[in-house]
Amino acid sequence: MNAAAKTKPARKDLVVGLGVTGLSIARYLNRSGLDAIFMDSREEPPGIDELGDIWPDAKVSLGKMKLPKNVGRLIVSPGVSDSDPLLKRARKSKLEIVSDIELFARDAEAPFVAVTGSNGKSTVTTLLYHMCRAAGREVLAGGNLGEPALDLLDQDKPDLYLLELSSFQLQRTETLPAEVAVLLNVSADHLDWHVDEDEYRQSKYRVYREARSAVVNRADERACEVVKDIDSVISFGLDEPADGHYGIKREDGVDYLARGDAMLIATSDMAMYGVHNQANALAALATGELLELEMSSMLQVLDEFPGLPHRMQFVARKGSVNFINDSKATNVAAAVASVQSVDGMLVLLAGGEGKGGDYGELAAALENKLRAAVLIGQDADAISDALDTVMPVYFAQDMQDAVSQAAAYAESDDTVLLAPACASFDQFENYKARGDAFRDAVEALPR
Ligand code: UMA
Ligand code: ADP
Repeated sequence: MNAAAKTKPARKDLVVGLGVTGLSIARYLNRSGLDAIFMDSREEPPGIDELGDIWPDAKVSLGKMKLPKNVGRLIVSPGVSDSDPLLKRARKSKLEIVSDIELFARDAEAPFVAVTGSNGKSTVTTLLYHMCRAAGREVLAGGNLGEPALDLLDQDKPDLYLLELSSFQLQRTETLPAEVAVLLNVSADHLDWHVDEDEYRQSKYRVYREARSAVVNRADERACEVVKDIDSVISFGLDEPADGHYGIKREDGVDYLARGDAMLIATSDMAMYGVHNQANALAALATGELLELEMSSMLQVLDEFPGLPHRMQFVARKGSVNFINDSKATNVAAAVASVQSVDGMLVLLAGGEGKGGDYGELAAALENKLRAAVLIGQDADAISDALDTVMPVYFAQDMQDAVSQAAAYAESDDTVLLAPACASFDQFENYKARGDAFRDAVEALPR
């Protein structure tokens, strides 16, 4: 045999998942001049046509996933769980398995902020985006928020990147030297992906592993323990803050966001609605301080930013009833936060694809507040089992039916709240489609 025949073919990257992330990985590898093969367990993954434009002769394997030969590394999309047999096999073969965020962190030439948490990530990342812009910083935001992280590297280098990170992304990321790492809160979520709640929590705490500075929720003792060796740490919470930390202070019956003893803004002057958004605002202010943003420009943003669509979004007042869309409340803790943000009695519209949370916590939050509940989707029975101790519950076929039933049960000055406590995928393309269906059904109600 001659030497050439003995040479093994070069090892390639295996890109697993052809959704939004998979396409961004394909663009990244292509512009880096690296070779790759592609795989997705779906027969018709959403990115398949676009992959043909990015990588015309791409080798793609669809359907049942088997580990090909000559693979050096797997770059895996967030939707593929760690317990997938393909990944188990790759781990046995001692192959490197990374997320797109790992590649981002290795290559990014500007500092980045990493924001995670079970709830509030998008709100805080967006608040920070506006705060940085108001302070004259060039920023790019992305990650779980929408624009995949690797696509940010293909744009003019900013002063700062803002990354929203999910537990899925953190689980497969080792390198994460965030300028500021932020963990907002941890509650049960994604137990359909993670092995158990502890693994989910651990993946969240990973955000702090190489951080230069940290923002921590002081109600989370475990998180406080994790950050104790980081030099600069600022805490936030809904209690009164110690010097140099952020919290809520009450004076003459008025609540203020505060830094130590200094009152910053009355909570009633914030454009966002709900106590959970006060926590989000405090976390954003603490992060802004670590980034040396001017306080006055940050407070201006809190005065003006009304929140993102589908998060505690006021839809309409019909007759004497308010309708609020919190379709993004896709787990129990988020729905509890929505319920706690509504004054007065409410008709709750909930249900969908459950994520392993405890609906008993929702029932507890609804005590003495619930006029009626109207349930839809896969987990309607499970929610009903928890709620019918609080109030009678009703079942609906679809969103239109649910909204018209809810409107009929609501009394004067009640709120009809869409806070599903579940993902939407059993009935809708995503939470936005569910929120839009709610809005359309509300708008179709008689005045
Ligand atoms: N899937 C398969 N087989 C595969 C690959 C994926 O069945 O081989 C399924 C997954 O189980 C999942 C769906 O396809 O249900 C999408 O998975 P994906 O990894 O292809 O997702 P992307 O299109 O790349 O989008 C991902 C994030 N989605 C998930 O984590 C499920 C998007 O977050 C994120 O905006 C995008 O990357 C860019 O970073 C969405 C999300 O729902 C908003 N995130 C979860 C959340 O916020 O709760 C974590
Ligand atoms: P994420 O990006 O983490 O899903 P969002 O900012 O999109 O978070 O908010 C999603 C939902 O979570 C909101 O509609 C609200 O019901 C709830 N929520 C937001 N912030 C918090 C918080 N700090 N604590 C508890 N629930 C929250």
